[in-house]
Amino acid sequence: MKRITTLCLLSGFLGSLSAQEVYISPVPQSVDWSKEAFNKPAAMKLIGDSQADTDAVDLLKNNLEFWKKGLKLYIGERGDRTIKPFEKMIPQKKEGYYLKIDNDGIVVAGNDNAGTYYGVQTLLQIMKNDSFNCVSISDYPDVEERGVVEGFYGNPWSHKDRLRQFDFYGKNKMNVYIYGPKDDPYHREHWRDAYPADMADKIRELAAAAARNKVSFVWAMHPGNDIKWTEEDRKHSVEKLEKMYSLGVRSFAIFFDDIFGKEQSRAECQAEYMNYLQKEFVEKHDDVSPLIICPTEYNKGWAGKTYLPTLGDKLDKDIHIMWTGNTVVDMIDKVDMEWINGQIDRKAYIWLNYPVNDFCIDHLLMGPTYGNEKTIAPMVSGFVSNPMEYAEASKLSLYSIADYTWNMEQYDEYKSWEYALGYIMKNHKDAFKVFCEHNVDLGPNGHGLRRDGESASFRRLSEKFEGDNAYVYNAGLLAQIKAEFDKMVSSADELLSDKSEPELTAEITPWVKVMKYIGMRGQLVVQMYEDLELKDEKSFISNYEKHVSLEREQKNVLSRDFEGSIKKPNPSVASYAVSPFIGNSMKYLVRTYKQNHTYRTDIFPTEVLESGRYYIKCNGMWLTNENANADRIGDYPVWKEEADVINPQRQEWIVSVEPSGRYKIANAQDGRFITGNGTFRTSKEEKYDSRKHSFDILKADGKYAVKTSQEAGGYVVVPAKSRLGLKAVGKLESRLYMFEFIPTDSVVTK
Ligand code: LOG
Repeated sequence: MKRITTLCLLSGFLGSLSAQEVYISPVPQSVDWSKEAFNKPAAMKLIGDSQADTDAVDLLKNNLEFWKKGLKLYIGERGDRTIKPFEKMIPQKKEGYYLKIDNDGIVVAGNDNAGTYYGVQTLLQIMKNDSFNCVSISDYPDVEERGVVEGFYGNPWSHKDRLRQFDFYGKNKMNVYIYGPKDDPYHREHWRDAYPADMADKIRELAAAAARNKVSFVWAMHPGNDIKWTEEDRKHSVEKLEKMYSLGVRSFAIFFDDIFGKEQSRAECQAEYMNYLQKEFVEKHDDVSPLIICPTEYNKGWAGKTYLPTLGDKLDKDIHIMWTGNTVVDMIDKVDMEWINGQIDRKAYIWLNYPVNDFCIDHLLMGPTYGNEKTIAPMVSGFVSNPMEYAEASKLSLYSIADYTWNMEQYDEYKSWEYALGYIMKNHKDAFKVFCEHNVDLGPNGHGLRRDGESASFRRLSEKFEGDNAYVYNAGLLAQIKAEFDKMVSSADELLSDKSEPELTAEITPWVKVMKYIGMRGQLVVQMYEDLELKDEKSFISNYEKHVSLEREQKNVLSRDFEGSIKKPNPSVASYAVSPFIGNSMKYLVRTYKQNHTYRTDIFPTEVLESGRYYIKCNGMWLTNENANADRIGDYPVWKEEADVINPQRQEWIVSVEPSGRYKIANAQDGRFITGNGTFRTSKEEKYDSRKHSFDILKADGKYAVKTSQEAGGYVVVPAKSRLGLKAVGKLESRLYMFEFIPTDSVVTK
């Protein structure tokens, strides 16, 4: 965790120490490292602890030893006698602090209690190192409320997960946690009911643990599915909130998300209800914070004309309004912020739907957290991230969210990610980095968010190999590709043997196993290229069979495979570049082998669809190229009820299998090919590019599903009203997507 800025001098040389700076996260607003080395004292004496924030003092005493004599450590907040001489140095900012470490003494001076606490956190980060230079720091957060909303569908975090999270938030200076797991019945489905005693005890414990870490524990209620706008339900609501109050909860949110179109989604009614709770509950206590609402129209894509301005106008001005951006899953920028703040007449409270993976549950999101604009701090009232149901794995991204919300302008997504890797998996950082690099993208998904950079080093090689000289044997390139697969296997082995981070390791193990399978399958693929080159049939067949069995084992790996688990995904790892490479290679290898050898070719599955000319039909309709002009650009193949007896070629499609095993689909009339966008292109207009324009064809029940390539998004081609559409579907479960491919020589068109 340290950055060496000056060459270390040989020890003993004139007694000089190495000059060192320590990386601090979240990155402080202003740090001034002096050239002078700090001599770690044999003993320290604490001054001011009776007046200073008790959480800060406890934290300090739990981590450092103090004696009656020694280097003085002054602690306190603005107004305390002990730190009077340093008061001018304290930034006049909420939760700000001044920290000085030099050979005359140490000062931790907070602008308020949380400030002192954060000063201690920074001090502890620095003191973990054996040697460093004297330093003075002036620091404060950019965003007032920073943290997490546990707001996903699926298995809620466990009690232990949450306790570990609060400790992590304290260390990383996040100050809010909103409790709102969709599948906690007492949050949503049975919101009126009180928690049973054992669960109530846990909530009480959570609220207290959060407070110790300077985290405000916000309990959210989701009444929107069935609340009636009646006096009775208002009373139920206040009663429930009072019950939560009695457990030690002091901050509350009300969620109205995902109830679109219901009577309960009316802005006037929600505003009236919220104002009632604010008056009859919040203001009846002197220690409850203003409410937070997650509105029904919580993103621009779903916003009509009147809902948001009505909330903005009617809702008590103290109430925060949550917002996910332009769409449900989106990164936030300045223009969006201007728009939403204008609508609601206050600063929106950001609910960032990242790294949540409840809508792409087979993927872990472990890449850098990038894309949020770095100038929006003054425009938000809060910024919370909705994480994955994998609490430990989520910390990778949350570390960066903490960094970003604390000091936006200096936020560096890649640096923050690098440090986060070492922070959460200290003993196996390199292996963990390999793992994370292969778990970046979300894959095709209903919300459209994709992430760049997955398997970057592999991709550079595979693109070369699959490029112009597609699949031609190239020993040098294949050796480099094999090295990438070796790295996947060895990193997986290292992570599987980890004993230092048991919670994180337990969560990611199914994914790590899948990475190992993919690595091993890749090693076999490379060997099969060699077998083919050497015409070693026996070895080829034996490697092929091993590959088939590894693939089967890989598909049997399940995550969250415990009784009562809401979701049990088969993990998807490296789906952007590595898995497609293996799939394409296998198709190529088998086809080429079959063309040149006869030994045991019976073991291969038959081709899904032979190259040839077909009519393509769906729901009785014919896929048709309406156009008579081959130069016309940018239009769509359309669906016609009738067979075209005048120009039958308009409904004839030349389907040809590519070396990748994917298919090119071109019209027999004018040769225009169908693209990964479901549109037509002429070769004049855009050169045919197999990676973007070819399709996977899958067969079930005598019909076929057509999917665009991974590069084109991996979408399923669907029959939209009058043309081809694209849809992101995880599993092919609908017959609606199934096409008939009817060989043209087998039918007489009428
Ligand atoms: C839900 C949320 C879910 C997320 C991502 C909000 C405000 N609500 O579409 O519970 O985790 O999307 O799937 C949501 O985002 N609805």
